[in-house]
Amino acid sequence: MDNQDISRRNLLKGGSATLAGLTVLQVAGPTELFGHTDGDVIPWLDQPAPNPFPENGGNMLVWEALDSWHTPTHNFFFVDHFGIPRDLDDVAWRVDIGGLVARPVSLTMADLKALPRHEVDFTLECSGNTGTGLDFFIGGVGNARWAGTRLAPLLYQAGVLHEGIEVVFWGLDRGTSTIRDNSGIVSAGRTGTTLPDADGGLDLTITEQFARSMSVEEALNRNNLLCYEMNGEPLPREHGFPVRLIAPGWYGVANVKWLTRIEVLDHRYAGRFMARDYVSIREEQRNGETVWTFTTVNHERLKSAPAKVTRRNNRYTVMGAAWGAQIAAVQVQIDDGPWMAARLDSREARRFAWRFWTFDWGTPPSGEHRIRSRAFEIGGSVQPAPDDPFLASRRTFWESNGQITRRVKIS
Ligand SMILES: Nc1nc2c(c(=O)[nH]1)N[C@H]1C(S)=C(S)[C@@H](COP(=O)(O)O)O[C@H]1N2
Ligand SMILES: [Mo]
Repeated sequence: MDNQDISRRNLLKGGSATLAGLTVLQVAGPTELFGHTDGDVIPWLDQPAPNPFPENGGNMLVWEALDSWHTPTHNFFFVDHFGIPRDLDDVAWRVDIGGLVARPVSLTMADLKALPRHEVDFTLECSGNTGTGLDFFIGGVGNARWAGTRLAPLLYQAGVLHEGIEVVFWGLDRGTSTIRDNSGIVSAGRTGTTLPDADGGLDLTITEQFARSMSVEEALNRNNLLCYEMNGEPLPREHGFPVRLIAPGWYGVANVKWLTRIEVLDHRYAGRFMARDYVSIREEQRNGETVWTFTTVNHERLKSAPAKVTRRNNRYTVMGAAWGAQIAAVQVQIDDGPWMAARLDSREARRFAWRFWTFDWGTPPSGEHRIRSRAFEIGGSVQPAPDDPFLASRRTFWESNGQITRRVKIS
């Protein structure tokens, strides 16, 4: 993590990846939001474990350092399954729209930039963020202003044919993966290499391009952007330069970076990131029988998290964020006490962006405390408790939106 800003570096006291062991941190004065953050931040006792996959993701949000509504680009987390492609060239770049369309289109970056420009404030969260068992991964979320041109008019221009039902978005990045194949049968004409495995089946190693898909109807949603700008600057390489899909309201994985090709199919696309990885598996009981369900990671879910506890003149404030849906209210619970209303920040309420909140904790008794938050969306549903039956039925860690508890020590 070599690209943090100054305040963050100070906060981390020389770039140490963990805040454990520190007691009190100084935070710089008022910023864009969390207006009165000029106090001491009390670091959480429960700090994330070191990231075991630094080559696939990093630059995670440090919750205690959260003090601006737009996450500075150089502090925005990234997830790259196959690394950042080399030789990214915006002059030679093209986005092709093909497959089941009447008029295939091939667009240069200049073409895209000549089209009407749109912006969206969108909080992008990795669907693995705060997943059960991923104790290193609690900072896979950030909010940015993304700019580009709308996808829908381009799809209309290309003319999706009647039989087209699925739109696949291809990234330039690719890598190999090994697929377990227990059929024990060598099929003729198969590409890739096959290695017999211990149980007589075959492991198939293939090269696969990063791709995600959605239905034609979902792809035509007017909020989707072919995005070339993040927080007012060209997209940086790690975030998809020169162009990525921004699909507001979808989990991170749908927002394909280094976008080169958009293809319309007459069948559901079942590539790795739709059908093997990023699949939520649940175990359901139906009439006394166990039934397994499989769904691909989809739209973001209602979620909130306590961000930090600050102290000023011996009064304590809990601050946090809520996202994944349009936020109606947030409540906070201290230890096993009652749920109490937090105050939503009035300045920024954007459909796809997080909402900051604060809770006046007064002067709590010294000792260790647990702080939990829950968000309510417009329409009434509430962020699920960790023992919610739907969450508890899940056997994978994707799309974990259960209530988050953090621990803090008041001295
Ligand atoms: N081409 C491509 N796009 C991708 C990925 C990737 O590995 N390759 N990772 C996805 C995942 S899992 C997430 S969470 C988001 C993260 O976006 P960011 O790296 O800009 O924060 O990008 C998505 N888009
Ligand atoms: Mo992700």
